[in-house]
Amino acid sequence: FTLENRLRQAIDGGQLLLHYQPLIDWPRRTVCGMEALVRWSDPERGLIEPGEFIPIAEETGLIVPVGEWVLAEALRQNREWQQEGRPLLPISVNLSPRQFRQKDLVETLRRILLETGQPARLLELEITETTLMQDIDETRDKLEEIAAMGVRLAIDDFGTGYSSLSYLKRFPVHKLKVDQGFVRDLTVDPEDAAIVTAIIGLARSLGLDTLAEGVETAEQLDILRGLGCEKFQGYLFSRPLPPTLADGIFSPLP
Ligand code: G
Ligand code: G
Ligand code: MN
Ligand code: NA
Repeated sequence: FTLENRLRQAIDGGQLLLHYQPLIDWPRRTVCGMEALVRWSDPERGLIEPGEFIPIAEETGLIVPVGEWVLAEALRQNREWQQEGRPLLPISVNLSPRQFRQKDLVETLRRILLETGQPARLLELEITETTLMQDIDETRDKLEEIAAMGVRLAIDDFGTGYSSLSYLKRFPVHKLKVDQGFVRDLTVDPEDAAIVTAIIGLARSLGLDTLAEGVETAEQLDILRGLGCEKFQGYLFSRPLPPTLADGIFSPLP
């Protein structure tokens, strides 16, 4: 069997699952959202990371059914958490380039929100900078439609692509997620600190939220806070966890 065939069976056979990683609002010491990250539980190979199968799914088009499953499952899980009395939090879902370009994306989003009974404002879509900077006119129309529904938009891996700042201004996005590549060597590379400072300043002047990804150490956190960053995500706070372990994630930080 090719990986493609096995992935096809995995979708139908219920072998995909989601892990969740909290987004942290540091000044308030709270969790301010959850990012859903897909995994594949293969009966023979165990848990397969998305890095191994998302690129193949993207190439073959299987990302479309995978992505629809991810959206529906993330919203279903969020509703379950709400019914258990957890705080109302938005759930963040990654959209691949091919998913974003789907003609019927907006209809699909509408349908899944309706089916899961979730308000649009509790869904945040993460789209990479590189995806957004292709086909600017089409991108802007689509973002306008999605934002008009009330769905929030975050630019993922920000700083790794080539954003035109004038387009950035005209896109109805809410958040920039600073790529973890800039956070990794922050303690030793002053140029990374300069880049993060620039991104935070840019976001602030455009009225956007920023979140720093891949925060692993207290030292990185201190530097980022010093640069004016208030929202974080990374192993320092929590790894992506299966929903059954997400209990502890919701509690306020010490
Ligand atoms: O969870 P992990 O760090 O291994 O994810 C690796 C990559 O896979 C990241 O770039 C992440 O954005 C991507 N990814 C994880 N889950 C999804 C998903 O549901 N859809 C898409 N398109 N990409 C995902
Ligand atoms: O491309 P995107 O930002 O969606 O990818 C998120 C990926 O980053 C997930 O696969 C997640 O497992 C991973 N990740 C989350 N926090 C950390 C971290 O602190 N360090 C590292 N190295 N990876 C992280
Ligand atoms: Mn992401
Ligand atoms: Na990212």
